[in-house]
Amino acid sequence: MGIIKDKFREKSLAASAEIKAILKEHGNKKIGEVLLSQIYQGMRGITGLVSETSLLDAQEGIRFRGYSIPELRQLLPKAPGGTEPLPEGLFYLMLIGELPTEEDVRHISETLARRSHVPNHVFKAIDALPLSAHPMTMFVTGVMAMQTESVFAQKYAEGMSKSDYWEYTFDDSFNLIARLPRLAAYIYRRKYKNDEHINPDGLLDWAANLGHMMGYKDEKFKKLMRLYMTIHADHEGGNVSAHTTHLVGSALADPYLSYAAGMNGLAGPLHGLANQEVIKWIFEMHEVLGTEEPSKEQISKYVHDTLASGKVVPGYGHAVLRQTDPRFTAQMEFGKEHMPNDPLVNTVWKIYDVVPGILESLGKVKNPWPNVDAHSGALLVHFGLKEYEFYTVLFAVSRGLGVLASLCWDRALGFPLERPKSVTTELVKKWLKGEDEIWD
Ligand code: HAX
Repeated sequence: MGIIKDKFREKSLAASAEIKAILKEHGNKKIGEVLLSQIYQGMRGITGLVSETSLLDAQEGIRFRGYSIPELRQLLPKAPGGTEPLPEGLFYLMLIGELPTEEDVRHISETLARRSHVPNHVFKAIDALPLSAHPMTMFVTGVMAMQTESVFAQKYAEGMSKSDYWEYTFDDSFNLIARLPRLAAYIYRRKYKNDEHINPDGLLDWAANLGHMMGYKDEKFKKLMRLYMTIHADHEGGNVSAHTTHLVGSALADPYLSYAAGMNGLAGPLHGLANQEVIKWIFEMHEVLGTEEPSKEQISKYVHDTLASGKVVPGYGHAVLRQTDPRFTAQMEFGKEHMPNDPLVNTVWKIYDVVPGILESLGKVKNPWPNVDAHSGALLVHFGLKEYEFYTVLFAVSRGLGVLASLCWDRALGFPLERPKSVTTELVKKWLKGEDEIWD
């Protein structure tokens, strides 16, 4: 771990000095204006955060440290004989800001394998929940139970210097990421596979090991896990899971507590839980229509019925994106290569032909195009993973890479407690009547 920690120290010291100089010279520069509508409507478009690991462009989609998803599928190191990037490489890129060598990635894979032990009390905490509990409830319970292992919390209690915050955040982040596949697989096997568990294989990479411990033997499933864990990792800093992790971390809550908070947000149906909602919605469509291979006309009617009943079409729309999500496209390419004739995957593609036009015709949806969640479930079902309530756990494992790399940067750059200003409608009315001055 020393090599990567040393590189991170070097990079973050340089970045910290650069930011200090920028703020000294330009700290008073105004960046945009805030509209009253933005204050009421989810702060859309207000620039108010720095997140170093990735940047989202409304038209082009996500770039991680400047690299798009198609570029990363080419450039990041792959497992021997593999065709998809290793997510360990993306983690390195987000942390260090440079593409890793194969050696760097191997080093991270081996470190994560070494640190993957999950203490027994974590499994007991999960076992205390009824089997009917949602997998995300089990997952966050497990992460919270693992907080007993936080080096950051322990060092803080002993009294540590501010300059050491990043170092123990870094250690906790690696330890936590290392443990996530074991935790996720435990939940999957407990809930869906008779509580029969599979030991980790220390020779496998992080994502492949997750597939292995869940009980999926197909090499293509391992490839899918590598792609899935890479594309879901980060989506700049303002989305609910990233922002929550950052916010809670800003109070110096340790990485376990901060990440657990963020994953509670991921479990919302307008965010990461949309991946389960998509497949649930398609399975219900099969039942209602009495076919597993609906025509575009049948899908169109079903979409209209969904909207008429006051529900959203899951997997479509986005708060920032205004085009088809490149994470959707990457999964579509995977589907075309590995399962072009799968009926469910084909239904996802037909839905893609039908839904944007219908949402556009409503005249209010700002982005009628599919997001990452519109596609992921169908690829999982192809391999037999039909238990859709589990899907957000997979998203959460991947999201750990991005939000925890970001948290390391937050601590290294000494970002302070986050505390935006809120107002009351009473005050807004006074502003509008000119009875009080608008506070800058
Ligand atoms: N189906 C139906 N209506 C939709 C819609 C959809 N897929 N997407 C947006 N709309 C509606 C909104 O509900 C809103 O309606 P009201 O004015 O009646 O309230 C209107 O269109 C304007 O919304 P918007 O400005 O286009 O979208 P928002 O930024 O407010 O919301 C959401 C973005 C992602 C929450 C939204 O598009 C949505 O609910 N999509 C479906 C759920 C989903 O797929 N979520 C996953 C998003 C990606 C992600 O975070 N993955 O983890």
